[in-house]
Amino acid sequence: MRRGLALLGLAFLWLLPSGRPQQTAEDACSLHILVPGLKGDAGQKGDKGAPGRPGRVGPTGEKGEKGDSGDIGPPGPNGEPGIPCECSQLRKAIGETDNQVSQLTAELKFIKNAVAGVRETDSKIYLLVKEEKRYVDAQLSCQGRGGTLGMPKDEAANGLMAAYIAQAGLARVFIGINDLEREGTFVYSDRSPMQTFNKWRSGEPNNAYDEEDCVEMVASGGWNDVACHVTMHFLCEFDKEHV
Ligand SMILES: [Ca+2]
Ligand SMILES: [Ca+2]
Repeated sequence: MRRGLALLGLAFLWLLPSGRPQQTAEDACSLHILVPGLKGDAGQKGDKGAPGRPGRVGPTGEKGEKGDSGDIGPPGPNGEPGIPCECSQLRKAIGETDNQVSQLTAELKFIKNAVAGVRETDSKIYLLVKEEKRYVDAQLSCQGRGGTLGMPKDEAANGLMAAYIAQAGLARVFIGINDLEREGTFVYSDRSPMQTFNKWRSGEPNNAYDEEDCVEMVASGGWNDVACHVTMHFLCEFDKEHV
């Protein structure tokens, strides 16, 4: 081992003198290198760097002044056509409906009266109307129902009407007899003249106060001339063939 190391040292010493002239030539070259050479060509452009970090948020700016109003826009398209107003027709319809309601109300009252009980013979129907009216209005009411004020033209009819009044608990009602056209000349409401049959109470007709031109029947069946402007219940009659 020691012998090997000695041999390695000898070899090193042998190599050292032979390398000296080469070292001198290298020193001469080193002197030239100290002088700055010519500027080299520009190198190739480097690759693009990574993007930088975002900057800090800046301070809030001052509020700007309010801008001017914009121009008026163009008009919009026309709307759908509306439903034409038929107000006058509606008003007319409402008016007609009111009339119909009034008529129905009157008819309903009539039916109630009828349900309450009518009296009838082979040819007539009698209806006691428990509404207080003047003679003329009572007659119109009966006519509006298709009849006339009751006309007792014989004993049977008079007896039936009297019983009807008494059973209804009434003292008196208008019947269809008057001397409106000629004082003292009584006629029935159908303008037919008074015949021999009558049921005047004692002392009647007396045309009291010179104003008694209409006739009432009392519950006993007797007749009495009375003023036409007083109001009381009344008795209508209807021909069966017209009902
Ligand atoms: Ca009279
Ligand atoms: Ca009288």
